[in-house]
Amino acid sequence: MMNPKSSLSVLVLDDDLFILKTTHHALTQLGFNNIITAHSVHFALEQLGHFESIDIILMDLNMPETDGIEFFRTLEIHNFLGGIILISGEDEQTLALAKDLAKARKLNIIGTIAKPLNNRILQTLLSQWAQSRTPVKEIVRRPTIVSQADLQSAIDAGELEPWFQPMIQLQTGEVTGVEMLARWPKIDGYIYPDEFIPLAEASGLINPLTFLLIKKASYWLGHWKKHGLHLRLAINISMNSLHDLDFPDQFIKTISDAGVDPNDIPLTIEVTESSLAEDLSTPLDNLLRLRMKKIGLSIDDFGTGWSNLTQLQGLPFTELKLDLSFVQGAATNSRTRTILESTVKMAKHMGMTTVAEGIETKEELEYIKGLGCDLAQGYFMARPMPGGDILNWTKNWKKPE
Ligand code: G
Ligand code: G
Ligand code: MN
Repeated sequence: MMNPKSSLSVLVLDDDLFILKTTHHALTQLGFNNIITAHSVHFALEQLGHFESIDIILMDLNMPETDGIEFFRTLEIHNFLGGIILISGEDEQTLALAKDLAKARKLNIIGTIAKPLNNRILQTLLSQWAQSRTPVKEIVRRPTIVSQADLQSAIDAGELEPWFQPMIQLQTGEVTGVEMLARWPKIDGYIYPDEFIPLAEASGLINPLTFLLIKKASYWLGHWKKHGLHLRLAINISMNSLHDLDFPDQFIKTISDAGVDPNDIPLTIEVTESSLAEDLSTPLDNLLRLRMKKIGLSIDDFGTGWSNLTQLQGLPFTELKLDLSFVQGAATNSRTRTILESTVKMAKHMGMTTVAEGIETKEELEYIKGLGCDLAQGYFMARPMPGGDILNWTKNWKKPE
């Protein structure tokens, strides 16, 4: 079998030529053969022109000509989507701060390594990355202008695809479910939901879109089950759908036509928290009717929009999904930690399941496990992927120790 690492390209950036040489050597030993070394940002840019073909950058934080922090800005401008490993002689706190800065620029920090470079740590970081990553070419986002007619014909032709992001049970480390996320495949890449869900909502296409994806997802649920993998499915439902009194019946008919029995395959509907601030009489009716049909109800992006906690008393939710900004802010903000900890406690007292989303590092995973959260989802485990990749990913999934 081909070593999956060998197809990844790595850029090593360090002003210290000795480090460049030893890092190159270490990477070669780990099975990488597409390695570019550069002693300055200027030189790297001159050689490459851009960073599109690079999967991983290993970089020194402190370089005389352009420092690492400045380089983050360059990477942001170039919309760099690969992973970054920081190597530095700086203290741990500086490294942690640099990591936060990079995150604020939407860069993906795989981890940090102190100098002198430790090969074993490097290997661990790289294999975690290789396991969870989506190749750069697949995640390139192309801003697209989508028209209502295009979207309509894509739905009619069944072109939209459900992708799935795994969720793990924190206590056992097992994969127990997936969240379905819409993707629109095009010849030159994928269109992402932010670019067509609002249009679907505005043009009355959201229900046909949702039902198409559910039909396609049911095929995968059956396929996984045949291979011994029993997964629950989380489905994002727009508030527009919940304002429509016909929605629950249509939803139940769609799943039963597709052969999905919620007593056998648990289904959860995710509704975003911010939308719950609106007039709730019709949605509440609908949510209750779905709940009576044994559909789980989850509040998505919890912590982002809604101040009136007492409303929780009256809503039939079974699950609370902590927004990723909370989870990711916890490392640096003690108030965020306090809110997070009390929210998990509150949810438990109310008998709700808690899911932490946006887990990107082992530290975040351990932290939320310690809080007593039930489930976790995030790039640290896996990015969203096509249905055909789930079995293989699950087979290779190593439970965190
Ligand atoms: O990975 P991602 O870019 O897939 O998703 C972006 C947002 O789009 C998420 O917040 C998610 O709630 C929303 N989304 C993804 N798929 C669907 C869908 O099928 N229906 C609805 N209503 N929202 C979706
Ligand atoms: O529906 P919801 O808003 O929960 O959709 C999840 C969104 O978050 C999707 O766009 C998904 O691609 C994204 N996502 C999932 N895991 C992570 C993660 O670990 N980090 C970040 N930044 N985004 C994530
Ligand atoms: Mn969601």
